[in-house]
Amino acid sequence: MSAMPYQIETWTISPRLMVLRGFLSEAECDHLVALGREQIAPSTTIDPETGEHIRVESRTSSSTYLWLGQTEIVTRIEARIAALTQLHVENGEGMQILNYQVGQCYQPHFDFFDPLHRGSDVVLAYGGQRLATCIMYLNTVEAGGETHFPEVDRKIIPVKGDAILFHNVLPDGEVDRMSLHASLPVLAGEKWAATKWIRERTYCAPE
Ligand code: PD2
Ligand code: ZN
Repeated sequence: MSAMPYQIETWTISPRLMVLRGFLSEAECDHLVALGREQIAPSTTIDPETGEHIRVESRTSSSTYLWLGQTEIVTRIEARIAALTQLHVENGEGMQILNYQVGQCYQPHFDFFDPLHRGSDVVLAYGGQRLATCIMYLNTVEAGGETHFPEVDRKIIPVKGDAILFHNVLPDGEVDRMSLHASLPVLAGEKWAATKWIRERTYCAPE
């Protein structure tokens, strides 16, 4: 079965941000939500000082990680992201499935590991920097839940099947601080999303 073509809109060059209309089919979205629903737990982030996973107030969602190629549909989506980014499937971290209830959000942050933070060396050892991020919207949120890029004041409304791709690193290898982004609070309904972080090299998860 060949995938439906999707439309690429370039939104900003700095940060390098694209919106992908119809990137996932309805069935693909429903499949990822079903996988996520089975195993979600309160989200963590990576402690910039130690590199360990910790719970923080700035990220109130629930989430879980899938394995690379966990199902045939996951494999198909990972191949689509690799074709788009021209980065190997193996450079991808396992897909993260996210759920935000009313009021839940993810405050402005960078997805790259900040070279200024001590803990970054630990996480950089598993495949290098996070070059790019693909966020896929798995449902249409009733109100709120937009992904916000405050440096350029752009908001992406979560619509089922749409996705965004943005680069966290500039062509010269420096981190791009214009890529600051957030998930605004959900105001009504709930939000399901999937995030794929893509590294410089083959990602090997810590034990
Ligand atoms: O769910 C989002 O819109 C979102 C926003 C910012 C997800 C992430 N960051 C992330 O998973 O890094
Ligand atoms: Zn993020």
